[in-house]
Amino acid sequence: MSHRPYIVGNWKMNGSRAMLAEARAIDRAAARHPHVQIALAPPFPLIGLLREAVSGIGVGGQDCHTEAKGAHTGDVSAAMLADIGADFVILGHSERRKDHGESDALVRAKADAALAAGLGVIVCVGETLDERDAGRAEAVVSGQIDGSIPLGEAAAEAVALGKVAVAYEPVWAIGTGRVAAVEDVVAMHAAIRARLTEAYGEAGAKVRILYGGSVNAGNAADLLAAEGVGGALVGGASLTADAFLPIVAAAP
Ligand code: G2H
Repeated sequence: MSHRPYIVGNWKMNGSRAMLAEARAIDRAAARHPHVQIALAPPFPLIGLLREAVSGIGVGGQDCHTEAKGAHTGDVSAAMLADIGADFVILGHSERRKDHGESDALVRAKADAALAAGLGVIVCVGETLDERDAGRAEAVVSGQIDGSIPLGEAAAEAVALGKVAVAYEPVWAIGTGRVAAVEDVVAMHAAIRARLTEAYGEAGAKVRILYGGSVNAGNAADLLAAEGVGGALVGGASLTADAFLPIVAAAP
């Protein structure tokens, strides 16, 4: 298990071979922050190249299929990600839930497949603004946790090894510059922790809960110091070393 803060850059559908220079710069700086676990999740075409470009940070995908191989045009399996050197995969991001209609059950099936392939997982959850305004944020997120986290054969072992993480990303805070209030983050992380303990027992304490949504150099220190926040999933501010490294440096 690792209680190291986990700072993960989600490049989303951004990146190019030229941007590998940013990854190299982040990788070089990682040695100065040994107490932080750092990772980048680029788009599929860059995963193998990024893996070869770095040595001190993790590399992950942003999605995978539920099956290891077969007739699924355009899809990529967890086994393929593992084969090209990925360490983990982000699953159930709200952009995938929205753009591709991913359900909790599908996210869980993907998470189970990823763990079976030996990858770690970051399962994303988060409420919309309408749901928060209706006072349903905690119920929605708790339901997503109950429905999305891995429960297959490999889950208990992966949880014990610290290979399962959750990212709380309020949808209204993603890419908007609007950040959740620290007290709301703390409250939601506590609610998530309760669901994880329900699902995994004491081992649920080994699941790190990341915050995501417009994290940047200016707000990272407050968010990362908050009770129950085990790291950050960073989108826009992960695209350059100059933007990302101050977030890493802010990790307690
Ligand atoms: C939330 C986050 C990364 P951003 O989606 O997953 O993106 O930091 O751009 O809000």
